[in-house]
Amino acid sequence: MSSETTLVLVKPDGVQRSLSGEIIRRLEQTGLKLVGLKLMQVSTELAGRHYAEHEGKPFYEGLVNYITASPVVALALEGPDAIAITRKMMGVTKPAEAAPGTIRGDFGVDIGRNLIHGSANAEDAEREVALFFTSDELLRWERTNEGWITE
Ligand code: D4T
Repeated sequence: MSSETTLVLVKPDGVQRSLSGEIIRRLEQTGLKLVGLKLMQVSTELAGRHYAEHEGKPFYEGLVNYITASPVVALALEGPDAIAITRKMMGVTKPAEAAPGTIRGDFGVDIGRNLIHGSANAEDAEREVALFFTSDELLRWERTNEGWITE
C-alpha cells in the first residue's frame, strides 16, 4: 500500500468539548504522520464545497450550520492506508452504532454531533486536503523513527 494523505476535521463540538487533544492523540498514536494542523473557522462557502455531495438532502442545512458554528481543527495525516485507518478510529457515522473504542463510539450520541470528519476515499481525500490546506501548509518532514513504524 503506497502512502496517502487524508483530511480529518475535529468538528465544532469536539473543539467546544475540549476533545481536540484527545482526538489528535488517538490518531497520532496509530503511527500516521501529521503533515498539516490548524485551528480554523469554516466559512459557509467552504462548507458548501466540502459537503457538495449532500446538497439537497434533509440534513444539509443543519450540517452546514453545524460545521460553521465555531472553529474546527483541521489535520492532514499521511501514511499507508491513512484513509481506512482514520475511518476505523472514527467509527461509523451514527454514534449509537459506532463501536466502543472508536472516537464516535466513545464520545458521541447524536449523528448531528458526531465530532469528527475523515475523508471517505482517495478521490475525496485529495480534493478535501486541497480544500483545507494550501501547499505551503503541508509539511513533508522526515521522521527519525520511520523504520519502526513502516517497513
Ligand atoms: P463525515 O463526512 O462528516 O466524515 O461523515 P461520514 O462520512 O461518516 O458520513 P456522511 O458523509 O454520510 O455524512 C456526512 C455528515 O452528515 C451528517 N448526517 C449524515 C446527518 O446529520 N444525518 C444523516 O442522516 C446522515 C446520513 C453526519 C455526517
